[in-house]
Amino acid sequence: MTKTAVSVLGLGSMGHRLAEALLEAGHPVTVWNRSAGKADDLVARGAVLAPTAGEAVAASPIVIVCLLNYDIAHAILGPQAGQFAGRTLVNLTNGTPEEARVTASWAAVHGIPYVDGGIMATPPMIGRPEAFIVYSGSRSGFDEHAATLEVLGAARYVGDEPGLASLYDLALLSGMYGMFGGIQHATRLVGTRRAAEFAAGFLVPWLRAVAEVDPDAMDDDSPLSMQAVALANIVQASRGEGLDDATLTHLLTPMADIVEAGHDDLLPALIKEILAATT
Ligand code: FVH
Repeated sequence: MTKTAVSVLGLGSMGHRLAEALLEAGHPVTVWNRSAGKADDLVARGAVLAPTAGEAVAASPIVIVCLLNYDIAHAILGPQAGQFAGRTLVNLTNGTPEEARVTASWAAVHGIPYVDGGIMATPPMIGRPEAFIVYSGSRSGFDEHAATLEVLGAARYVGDEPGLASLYDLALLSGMYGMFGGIQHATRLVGTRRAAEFAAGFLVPWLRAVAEVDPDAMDDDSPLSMQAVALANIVQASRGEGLDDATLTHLLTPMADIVEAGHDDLLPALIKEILAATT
């Protein structure tokens, strides 16, 4: 069966890997990048290098854009609106929900089906089972090309509001950065000499255990008032080690407020709810 032709604009680390995965899956691929040399190996493997962004847009029914930011995407796509007749624009550039909405409005003015996406993967993960991409915007544009988008990672459509994919993307990244902040603080607390052994032998297994806890096995034996005391101890120990405690102190006041308001069971209830929703 003939695979859908795809154009990829932007061949940075991510765009290059997207194009490569599509080629590997047997799709005809046209590419364009400001620095054309980044296409050399893709061309050697069958991709077509378009001399201009407009020709890349015109070459395929699905146009995937993966550039550094939305301003650059607008500068490149703005003059090409006329090339988009019959094509769907899938923008995988990282941005804010508002930027996605503005881009969707621009696309709507020109009659272009617009799908915004947030890539939840690093370039080497693209095409692997653990990669997923959240999409929002044109439902018909997404449905028409879902099979092609699945090549890149599990395609998760979250709604027709164009900013939703970006919102999910940024929320997921904020969870990741919060976790990184916690990991960094934990390893600093034990000190650089022990950090590697501590991370591999204790921290990673501990975080896995917390993430995989069985909600049915949880009871209310971990009230927030008890955790607030432990948190104060962590802050005190961190200060004793001369560490910045900013990642923790901002939790102290809200925790105390929740306890004072009589919602001592709020955290276990919240964790149960989250875990129940994810199992
Ligand atoms: N790489 C990653 O791990 C993350 C994973 C999640 C999604 N992000 C987002 O993907 C977008 C592209 O990221 P990237 O990693 O490919 O970024 P770079 O390797 O820096 O490539 C940037 C591309 O943008 C082009 N570009 C930059 N400035 C301009 C400009 N003024 N005019 C035209 N094109 C421009 C650049 O072209 P060149 O430098 O090769 O000529 C690359 O094609 C991004 O939104 C991530 O947040 C990646």
